[in-house]
Amino acid sequence: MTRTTRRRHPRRRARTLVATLTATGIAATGMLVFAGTAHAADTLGAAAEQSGRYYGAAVAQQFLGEADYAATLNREFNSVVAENAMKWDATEPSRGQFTFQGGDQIVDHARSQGMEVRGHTLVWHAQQPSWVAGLGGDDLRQAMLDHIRGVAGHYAGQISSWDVVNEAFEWDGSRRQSNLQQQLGDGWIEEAFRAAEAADPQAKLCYNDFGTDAVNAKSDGIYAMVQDFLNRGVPIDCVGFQTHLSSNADLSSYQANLQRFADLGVDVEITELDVGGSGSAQANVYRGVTQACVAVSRCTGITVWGITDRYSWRSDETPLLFDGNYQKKEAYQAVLDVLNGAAPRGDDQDGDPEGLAYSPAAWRPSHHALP
Ligand code: 9MR
Repeated sequence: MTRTTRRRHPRRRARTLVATLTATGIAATGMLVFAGTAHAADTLGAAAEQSGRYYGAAVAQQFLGEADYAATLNREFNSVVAENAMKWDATEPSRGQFTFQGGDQIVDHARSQGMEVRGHTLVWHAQQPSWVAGLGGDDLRQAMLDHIRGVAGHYAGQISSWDVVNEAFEWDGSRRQSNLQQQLGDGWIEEAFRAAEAADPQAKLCYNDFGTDAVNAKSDGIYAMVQDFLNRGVPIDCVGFQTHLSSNADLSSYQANLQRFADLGVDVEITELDVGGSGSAQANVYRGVTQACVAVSRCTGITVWGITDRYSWRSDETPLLFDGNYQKKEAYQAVLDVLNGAAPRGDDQDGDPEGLAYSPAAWRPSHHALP
């Protein structure tokens, strides 16, 4: 294992600078509050920020005009991700013809609120536009690289971390036999990360998947890929753990799994959290996931996969923190309490003092020139 291949991003440097200045009292702007001295914050984003983390939500732009939807988003969250609007089918419906309306609407909203934006997702076997299905070999490779260049290039400088590749592994830890895998071979994931790096050098680059909620065969396969990438200098900065769960989820190795990836030298992010169920059973799972994240210094934040049960992809399972009428559920309070009790993110002992380094203020898109 080597750590020397890890990249240092402009964004990480900016955050480290904020931490250094704040810690020495030179720029005590109040952006960072130490848990021991903080009073409890009463929103998810503010509570997460106290320990140097974000708390985000997946957003569907068609609901931004709904007063309760926007009010809840703006009050509670300091990060957003597009639930569908930045996917391949949404952004390149015809080859070479890019449309960014939905994604731009979400980014504009986030900018107006000082939220950071995660990018989801550049390459995925699902939600590909129909024209991709017929492509083979080098034609598909070219289409993938052009797509990454088009989308990551359009949003360059405005995305905190991109899910470059989504869901490329099977339960047994082997590669999913998607059109990408079959046509392009094992190298396609690496090629996608290199293209994303070229298109947006500022964004952190994540591999994102589900079913990785434990030390298991699938997370083993992903772990081996990340280790290989780091050893060979392939750009990768983070792993996203989607964390679509039920109330009977077994979280016994959830934290250990996050930690082993962090120990490799990548950040870890909870990217699509939702938990089917209700009441204290649901709250307990949300609590457990949140406790695991705040116990891992390189767990930089949590995104829930939607705001209200009303618009969830699993609506009938009521998996989110706000019910269909935007009322806080028991799980909300469980999450808030854990976030409020979290210690600041510490140094991960690798000589890179990223602990305490997060502040949305250091990463407001307004700090970056628009492309
Ligand atoms: O929540 C998304 C839903 O609106 C879409 O119809 C669906 C299409 O496949 O994708 C959902 O989001 C998925 C995400 O992009 C990747 N991880 C699994 C999510 C739930 O299916």
